Amino acid sequence: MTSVQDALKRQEIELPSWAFGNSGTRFKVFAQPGVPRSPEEKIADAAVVHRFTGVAPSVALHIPWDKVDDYAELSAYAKEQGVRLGAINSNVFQDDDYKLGSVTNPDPRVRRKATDHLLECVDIMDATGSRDLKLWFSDGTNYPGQDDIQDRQDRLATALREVYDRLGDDQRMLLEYKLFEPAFYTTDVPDWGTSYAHCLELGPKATVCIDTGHHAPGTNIEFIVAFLLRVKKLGAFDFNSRFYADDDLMVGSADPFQLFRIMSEIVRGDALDPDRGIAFMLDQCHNIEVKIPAIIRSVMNVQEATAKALLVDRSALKAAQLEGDVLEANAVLMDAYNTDVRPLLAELRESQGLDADPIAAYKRSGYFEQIVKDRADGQQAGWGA
Ligand code: PSV
Ligand code: MN
Ligand code: MN
Repeated sequence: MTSVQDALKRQEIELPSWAFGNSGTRFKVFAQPGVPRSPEEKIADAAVVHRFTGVAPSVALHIPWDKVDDYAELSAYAKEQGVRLGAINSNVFQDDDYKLGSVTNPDPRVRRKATDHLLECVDIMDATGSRDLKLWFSDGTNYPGQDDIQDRQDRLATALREVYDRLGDDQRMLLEYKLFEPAFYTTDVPDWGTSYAHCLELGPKATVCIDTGHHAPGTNIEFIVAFLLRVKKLGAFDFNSRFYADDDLMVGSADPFQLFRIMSEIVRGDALDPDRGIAFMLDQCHNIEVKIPAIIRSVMNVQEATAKALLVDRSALKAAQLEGDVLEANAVLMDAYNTDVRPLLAELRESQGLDADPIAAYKRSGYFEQIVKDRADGQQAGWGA
Protein backbone atom coordinates (compact mmCIF):
# COMPACT_ATOMS: atom_id res chain seq x y z
CA MET A 1 0.00 0.00 0.00
CA THR A 2 1.35 3.44 -0.92
CA SER A 3 1.61 6.21 1.67
CA VAL A 4 -1.18 8.03 -0.19
CA GLN A 5 -3.46 5.01 0.17
CA ASP A 6 -2.46 4.61 3.79
CA ALA A 7 -3.47 8.21 4.55
CA LEU A 8 -6.76 7.72 2.69
CA LYS A 9 -7.48 4.57 4.68
CA ARG A 10 -7.21 6.52 7.91
CA GLN A 11 -9.41 9.37 6.72
CA GLU A 12 -12.75 9.87 8.53
CA ILE A 13 -15.82 11.71 7.22
CA GLU A 14 -18.74 12.35 9.57
CA LEU A 15 -22.29 12.08 8.26
CA PRO A 16 -25.18 14.33 9.35
CA SER A 17 -28.27 12.46 10.59
CA TRP A 18 -30.48 15.10 8.95
CA ALA A 19 -29.19 14.36 5.44
CA PHE A 20 -31.08 11.07 5.54
CA GLY A 21 -34.47 12.65 6.31
CA ASN A 22 -36.81 14.45 3.99
CA SER A 23 -35.78 17.99 3.15
CA GLY A 24 -36.60 20.66 0.65
CA THR A 25 -36.73 24.36 0.11
CA ARG A 26 -39.21 26.82 1.57
CA PHE A 27 -41.32 26.11 -1.52
CA LYS A 28 -41.73 22.35 -1.25
CA VAL A 29 -40.48 19.25 0.48
CA PHE A 30 -40.55 16.31 -1.92
CA ALA A 31 -41.05 13.20 0.21
CA GLN A 32 -39.02 10.14 -0.74
CA PRO A 33 -39.89 6.50 -0.05
CA GLY A 34 -37.91 4.62 2.57
CA VAL A 35 -36.87 7.71 4.51
CA PRO A 36 -36.06 7.11 8.22
CA ARG A 37 -38.81 7.52 10.81
CA SER A 38 -36.56 7.83 13.85
CA PRO A 39 -33.01 8.70 14.95
CA GLU A 40 -32.27 4.96 15.03
CA GLU A 41 -33.23 4.57 11.39
CA LYS A 42 -31.08 7.56 10.41
CA ILE A 43 -28.16 5.92 12.21
CA ALA A 44 -28.86 2.62 10.45
CA ASP A 45 -28.71 4.39 7.06
CA ALA A 46 -25.49 6.17 8.01
CA ALA A 47 -24.01 2.80 8.99
CA VAL A 48 -24.83 1.52 5.50
CA VAL A 49 -22.84 4.40 3.98
CA HIS A 50 -19.93 3.43 6.23
CA ARG A 51 -20.28 -0.25 5.27
CA PHE A 52 -19.84 0.57 1.57
CA THR A 53 -17.20 3.32 1.85
CA GLY A 54 -15.20 2.36 4.96
CA VAL A 55 -14.47 6.01 5.83
CA ALA A 56 -17.66 7.31 7.48
CA PRO A 57 -17.59 5.85 10.99
CA SER A 58 -19.57 8.55 12.82
CA VAL A 59 -22.94 10.31 12.68
CA ALA A 60 -23.65 13.84 13.89
CA LEU A 61 -26.91 14.42 15.73
CA HIS A 62 -29.10 17.53 15.67
CA ILE A 63 -31.05 18.26 18.85
CA PRO A 64 -34.07 18.24 19.13
CA TRP A 65 -34.51 16.66 15.67
CA ASP A 66 -32.83 13.55 17.08
CA LYS A 67 -34.30 13.75 20.56
CA VAL A 68 -34.56 10.43 22.39
CA ASP A 69 -35.16 9.47 26.02
CA ASP A 70 -31.90 7.62 26.48
CA TYR A 71 -28.82 8.86 24.64
CA ALA A 72 -26.52 6.22 26.11
CA GLU A 73 -28.85 3.64 24.60
CA LEU A 74 -28.74 5.44 21.23
CA SER A 75 -24.97 5.42 21.43
CA ALA A 76 -25.01 1.67 22.12
CA TYR A 77 -27.36 1.19 19.16
CA ALA A 78 -24.94 3.11 16.91
CA LYS A 79 -22.10 0.88 18.08
CA GLU A 80 -24.11 -2.23 17.24
CA GLN A 81 -24.58 -0.81 13.75
CA GLY A 82 -20.83 -0.30 13.41
CA VAL A 83 -20.68 3.48 13.82
CA ARG A 84 -20.42 5.99 16.68
CA LEU A 85 -22.22 9.21 17.53
CA GLY A 86 -20.28 12.32 16.58
CA ALA A 87 -20.87 16.03 17.01
CA ILE A 88 -23.97 17.25 18.80
CA ASN A 89 -25.52 20.10 16.82
CA SER A 90 -27.58 22.52 18.85
CA ASN A 91 -30.75 24.02 17.48
CA VAL A 92 -31.80 27.43 18.75
CA PHE A 93 -33.45 28.56 15.55
CA GLN A 94 -36.82 26.89 15.28
CA ASP A 95 -38.92 28.07 18.23
CA ASP A 96 -41.24 31.07 18.03
CA ASP A 97 -39.28 32.49 20.95
CA TYR A 98 -36.25 32.92 18.67
CA LYS A 99 -37.83 35.40 16.28
CA LEU A 100 -35.47 38.16 17.46
CA GLY A 101 -32.57 35.86 18.21
CA SER A 102 -31.53 33.18 20.68
CA VAL A 103 -28.46 33.91 22.80
CA THR A 104 -28.40 37.49 21.49
CA ASN A 105 -32.13 38.12 21.93
CA PRO A 106 -32.92 41.40 23.74
CA ASP A 107 -35.17 39.45 26.15
CA PRO A 108 -33.16 37.81 28.98
CA ARG A 109 -35.79 35.05 29.32
CA VAL A 110 -35.17 33.91 25.74
CA ARG A 111 -31.41 34.14 26.20
CA ARG A 112 -31.72 31.92 29.28
CA LYS A 113 -33.82 29.39 27.38
CA ALA A 114 -31.32 29.28 24.49
CA THR A 115 -28.32 28.93 26.78
CA ASP A 116 -30.08 26.17 28.71
CA HIS A 117 -30.57 24.29 25.45
CA LEU A 118 -26.84 24.54 24.73
CA LEU A 119 -26.07 23.25 28.23
CA GLU A 120 -28.51 20.38 27.65
CA CYS A 121 -26.53 19.53 24.51
CA VAL A 122 -23.41 19.19 26.66
CA ASP A 123 -25.35 16.81 28.96
CA ILE A 124 -26.18 14.79 25.84
CA MET A 125 -22.50 14.76 24.87
CA ASP A 126 -21.72 13.30 28.30
CA ALA A 127 -24.17 10.46 27.59
CA THR A 128 -23.11 9.81 23.98
CA GLY A 129 -19.38 10.27 24.54
CA SER A 130 -19.34 12.92 21.81
CA ARG A 131 -16.35 15.23 21.71
CA ASP A 132 -17.83 18.18 19.85
CA LEU A 133 -20.64 20.65 20.46
CA LYS A 134 -21.43 22.44 17.22
CA LEU A 135 -23.00 25.86 17.56
CA TRP A 136 -24.68 27.71 14.78
CA PHE A 137 -26.78 30.78 15.55
CA SER A 138 -29.35 32.14 13.16
CA ASP A 139 -29.25 35.30 15.30
CA GLY A 140 -29.16 38.64 13.58
CA THR A 141 -31.33 41.54 12.50
CA ASN A 142 -33.23 42.48 9.37
CA TYR A 143 -33.24 46.27 9.62
CA PRO A 144 -30.77 49.00 10.57
CA GLY A 145 -31.56 50.13 14.09
CA GLN A 146 -33.54 46.99 14.94
CA ASP A 147 -31.20 46.14 17.83
CA ASP A 148 -27.85 47.22 19.23
CA ILE A 149 -25.11 45.36 17.32
CA GLN A 150 -22.55 45.79 20.11
CA ASP A 151 -24.93 44.68 22.86
CA ARG A 152 -25.67 41.58 20.82
CA GLN A 153 -21.95 40.74 20.71
CA ASP A 154 -21.81 41.10 24.51
CA ARG A 155 -24.80 38.79 24.93
CA LEU A 156 -23.23 36.26 22.58
CA ALA A 157 -19.94 36.34 24.51
CA THR A 158 -21.76 35.85 27.83
CA ALA A 159 -23.66 32.78 26.61
CA LEU A 160 -20.61 31.25 24.94
CA ARG A 161 -18.62 31.70 28.14
CA GLU A 162 -21.25 29.92 30.25
CA VAL A 163 -21.35 26.97 27.85
CA TYR A 164 -17.58 26.86 27.43
CA ASP A 165 -17.11 26.66 31.19
CA ARG A 166 -19.48 23.67 31.32
CA LEU A 167 -17.41 21.62 28.82
CA GLY A 168 -15.58 18.58 30.15
CA ASP A 169 -11.83 18.12 29.74
CA ASP A 170 -12.16 16.20 26.48
CA GLN A 171 -15.03 18.19 25.04
CA ARG A 172 -14.82 21.02 22.51
CA MET A 173 -16.95 23.79 21.14
CA LEU A 174 -17.15 24.40 17.37
CA LEU A 175 -18.44 27.85 16.44
CA GLU A 176 -19.91 27.96 12.94
CA TYR A 177 -20.37 31.22 11.03
CA LYS A 178 -22.69 32.16 8.18
CA LEU A 179 -22.81 35.34 6.16
CA PHE A 180 -26.58 35.73 6.08
CA GLU A 181 -29.88 33.86 6.23
CA PRO A 182 -32.26 33.85 7.95
CA ALA A 183 -31.14 37.32 9.05
CA PHE A 184 -30.70 39.70 6.11
CA TYR A 185 -29.09 42.82 7.58
CA THR A 186 -26.70 41.78 10.34
CA THR A 187 -25.78 38.27 11.44
CA ASP A 188 -24.18 37.97 14.87
CA VAL A 189 -21.57 35.42 13.74
CA PRO A 190 -21.27 36.27 10.04
CA ASP A 191 -17.70 35.29 9.23
CA TRP A 192 -14.62 33.37 10.30
CA GLY A 193 -13.06 36.46 11.85
CA THR A 194 -15.95 36.92 14.28
CA SER A 195 -15.95 33.24 15.13
CA TYR A 196 -12.17 33.26 15.56
CA ALA A 197 -12.26 36.30 17.85
CA HIS A 198 -14.85 34.69 20.13
CA CYS A 199 -12.96 31.37 20.13
CA LEU A 200 -9.72 33.13 21.00
CA GLU A 201 -11.37 34.90 23.92
CA LEU A 202 -12.94 31.63 25.13
CA GLY A 203 -9.84 29.44 25.16
CA PRO A 204 -8.29 26.33 23.61
CA LYS A 205 -11.44 24.22 23.60
CA ALA A 206 -13.21 26.61 21.22
CA THR A 207 -12.46 26.38 17.51
CA VAL A 208 -13.98 27.54 14.24
CA CYS A 209 -16.21 25.40 12.03
CA ILE A 210 -16.07 26.24 8.32
CA ASP A 211 -19.27 25.45 6.46
CA THR A 212 -18.25 25.68 2.81
CA GLY A 213 -21.63 27.12 1.82
CA HIS A 214 -21.56 30.06 4.24
CA HIS A 215 -19.46 32.66 2.44
CA ALA A 216 -19.89 35.52 0.01
CA PRO A 217 -19.43 34.41 -3.58
CA GLY A 218 -15.77 34.46 -4.56
CA THR A 219 -14.44 34.06 -1.01
CA ASN A 220 -11.13 32.23 -0.95
CA ILE A 221 -12.01 29.44 1.49
CA GLU A 222 -8.61 27.74 1.31
CA PHE A 223 -7.03 30.94 2.60
CA ILE A 224 -9.30 30.76 5.65
CA VAL A 225 -8.28 27.11 6.11
CA ALA A 226 -4.60 28.00 5.89
CA PHE A 227 -4.93 30.91 8.32
CA LEU A 228 -6.90 28.98 10.93
CA LEU A 229 -4.65 25.93 10.69
CA ARG A 230 -1.60 28.06 11.36
CA VAL A 231 -3.09 29.48 14.55
CA LYS A 232 -4.60 26.12 15.61
CA LYS A 233 -8.16 27.37 15.56
CA LEU A 234 -9.63 25.21 12.83
CA GLY A 235 -11.89 22.62 14.45
CA ALA A 236 -14.20 21.30 11.76
CA PHE A 237 -15.78 21.52 8.35
CA ASP A 238 -19.39 21.32 7.33
CA PHE A 239 -18.86 20.21 3.74
CA ASN A 240 -21.39 20.90 1.04
CA SER A 241 -21.47 22.55 -2.36
CA ARG A 242 -23.15 25.68 -3.62
CA PHE A 243 -23.75 27.66 -6.76
CA TYR A 244 -25.45 30.66 -5.12
CA ALA A 245 -25.98 30.82 -1.35
CA ASP A 246 -26.30 28.08 1.30
CA ASP A 247 -27.40 25.48 -1.27
CA ASP A 248 -26.36 22.39 0.78
CA LEU A 249 -25.71 20.35 -2.38
CA MET A 250 -23.40 17.35 -2.63
CA VAL A 251 -19.87 18.41 -1.70
CA GLY A 252 -17.55 18.71 -4.68
CA SER A 253 -20.37 18.89 -7.20
CA ALA A 254 -20.26 22.55 -8.24
CA ASP A 255 -16.56 23.14 -7.81
CA PRO A 256 -14.39 20.04 -7.30
CA PHE A 257 -11.31 22.22 -7.81
CA GLN A 258 -12.21 24.30 -4.76
CA LEU A 259 -12.57 21.14 -2.68
CA PHE A 260 -9.14 20.03 -3.89
CA ARG A 261 -7.63 23.40 -2.95
CA ILE A 262 -9.14 23.12 0.53
CA MET A 263 -7.87 19.57 1.02
CA SER A 264 -4.50 20.61 -0.33
CA GLU A 265 -4.16 23.14 2.53
CA ILE A 266 -5.21 20.40 4.96
CA VAL A 267 -2.48 18.08 3.65
CA ARG A 268 0.04 20.95 3.65
CA GLY A 269 -0.82 21.58 7.30
CA ASP A 270 -0.56 17.86 8.13
CA ALA A 271 -4.13 17.99 9.44
CA LEU A 272 -5.79 15.07 7.67
CA ASP A 273 -5.25 12.35 10.22
CA PRO A 274 -8.14 12.00 12.71
CA ASP A 275 -5.58 12.35 15.53
CA ARG A 276 -5.04 15.95 14.45
CA GLY A 277 -8.50 16.81 15.75
CA ILE A 278 -10.19 18.30 12.71
CA ALA A 279 -13.68 16.96 12.10
CA PHE A 280 -14.55 16.55 8.42
CA MET A 281 -18.33 16.57 8.45
CA LEU A 282 -20.96 16.80 5.76
CA ASP A 283 -23.88 19.22 6.16
CA GLN A 284 -26.11 18.58 3.18
CA CYS A 285 -29.73 18.19 2.14
CA HIS A 286 -30.76 15.86 -0.66
CA ASN A 287 -33.96 17.42 -1.88
CA ILE A 288 -34.39 15.78 -5.28
CA GLU A 289 -31.77 13.01 -5.44
CA VAL A 290 -31.98 9.64 -3.70
CA LYS A 291 -30.41 10.14 -0.30
CA ILE A 292 -28.15 7.20 0.53
CA PRO A 293 -26.39 7.03 -2.87
CA ALA A 294 -26.07 10.83 -2.79
CA ILE A 295 -24.29 10.61 0.54
CA ILE A 296 -22.05 7.82 -0.75
CA ARG A 297 -21.26 10.04 -3.76
CA SER A 298 -20.42 12.94 -1.41
CA VAL A 299 -18.05 10.78 0.63
CA MET A 300 -16.36 9.62 -2.58
CA ASN A 301 -16.00 13.23 -3.77
CA VAL A 302 -14.18 14.12 -0.54
CA GLN A 303 -11.97 11.05 -0.95
CA GLU A 304 -11.10 11.97 -4.53
CA ALA A 305 -10.21 15.55 -3.62
CA THR A 306 -8.11 14.25 -0.73
CA ALA A 307 -6.31 11.72 -2.90
CA LYS A 308 -5.37 14.46 -5.37
CA ALA A 309 -4.18 16.69 -2.52
CA LEU A 310 -2.02 13.84 -1.23
CA LEU A 311 -0.50 13.41 -4.68
CA VAL A 312 0.89 16.95 -4.80
CA ASP A 313 4.66 16.67 -5.08
CA ARG A 314 5.38 18.79 -2.01
CA SER A 315 9.14 19.00 -2.47
CA ALA A 316 8.83 19.99 -6.14
CA LEU A 317 6.23 22.56 -5.12
CA LYS A 318 8.42 23.98 -2.38
CA ALA A 319 11.43 24.16 -4.69
CA ALA A 320 9.44 25.98 -7.37
CA GLN A 321 8.01 28.37 -4.77
CA LEU A 322 11.43 29.19 -3.31
CA GLU A 323 12.85 29.75 -6.77
CA GLY A 324 9.97 32.04 -7.55
CA ASP A 325 9.03 29.81 -10.49
CA VAL A 326 5.38 30.75 -10.67
CA LEU A 327 4.51 28.60 -13.68
CA GLU A 328 6.21 25.50 -12.35
CA ALA A 329 4.61 25.83 -8.89
CA ASN A 330 1.19 26.12 -10.47
CA ALA A 331 1.96 23.18 -12.79
CA VAL A 332 2.93 20.94 -9.86
CA LEU A 333 -0.42 21.63 -8.19
CA MET A 334 -2.38 21.17 -11.41
CA ASP A 335 -0.60 17.89 -12.20
CA ALA A 336 -1.98 16.45 -8.98
CA TYR A 337 -5.44 17.87 -9.58
CA ASN A 338 -5.55 16.46 -13.11
CA THR A 339 -4.63 12.93 -12.01
CA ASP A 340 -7.41 10.37 -12.29
CA VAL A 341 -7.42 8.97 -8.74
CA ARG A 342 -10.35 6.62 -9.25
CA PRO A 343 -8.16 3.54 -9.95
CA LEU A 344 -6.09 4.25 -6.82
CA LEU A 345 -9.26 4.48 -4.71
CA ALA A 346 -10.76 1.37 -6.30
CA GLU A 347 -7.60 -0.54 -5.44
CA LEU A 348 -7.68 0.78 -1.88
CA ARG A 349 -11.30 -0.30 -1.41
CA GLU A 350 -10.61 -3.77 -2.72
CA SER A 351 -7.64 -4.09 -0.37
CA GLN A 352 -10.06 -3.31 2.48
CA GLY A 353 -12.52 -5.96 1.36
CA LEU A 354 -14.91 -3.32 -0.03
CA ASP A 355 -16.44 -3.14 -3.47
CA ALA A 356 -14.44 -0.91 -5.85
CA ASP A 357 -17.69 0.86 -6.75
CA PRO A 358 -19.62 1.69 -3.54
CA ILE A 359 -22.69 3.09 -5.30
CA ALA A 360 -23.12 0.06 -7.54
CA ALA A 361 -22.61 -2.22 -4.56
CA TYR A 362 -25.22 -0.32 -2.56
CA LYS A 363 -27.71 -0.55 -5.43
CA ARG A 364 -27.14 -4.31 -5.69
CA SER A 365 -27.47 -4.82 -1.93
CA GLY A 366 -31.28 -4.61 -1.84
CA TYR A 367 -31.13 -2.21 1.14
CA PHE A 368 -33.18 0.43 -0.63
CA GLU A 369 -35.96 -1.99 -1.57
CA GLN A 370 -35.99 -3.25 2.02
CA ILE A 371 -36.34 0.19 3.64
CA VAL A 372 -39.04 1.20 1.18
CA LYS A 373 -40.99 -1.86 2.30
CA ASP A 374 -40.21 -1.62 6.03
CA ARG A 375 -40.79 2.11 6.38
CA ALA A 376 -43.97 2.41 4.37
CA ASP A 377 -45.97 3.48 7.42
CA GLY A 378 -45.47 6.09 10.10
CA GLN A 379 -44.25 9.64 10.08
CA GLN A 380 -41.04 10.07 8.16
CA ALA A 381 -38.42 12.24 9.78
CA GLY A 382 -37.48 15.36 7.93
CA TRP A 383 -35.42 18.52 8.25
CA GLY A 384 -36.97 20.19 11.23
CA ALA A 385 -39.07 17.19 12.25
C1 PSV B 1 -27.07 26.52 9.00
O1 PSV B 1 -27.31 26.92 7.68
C2 PSV B 1 -26.41 25.15 9.04
O2 PSV B 1 -25.33 25.11 8.16
C3 PSV B 1 -26.01 24.77 10.44
O3 PSV B 1 -24.91 23.90 10.45
C4 PSV B 1 -27.23 24.06 10.92
O4 PSV B 1 -27.08 23.31 12.08
C5 PSV B 1 -27.52 23.23 9.69
O5 PSV B 1 -27.30 24.16 8.62
C6 PSV B 1 -28.84 22.60 9.61
O6 PSV B 1 -28.95 21.91 8.37
MN1 MN C 1 -23.59 23.93 8.61
MN1 MN D 1 -25.86 25.99 6.28
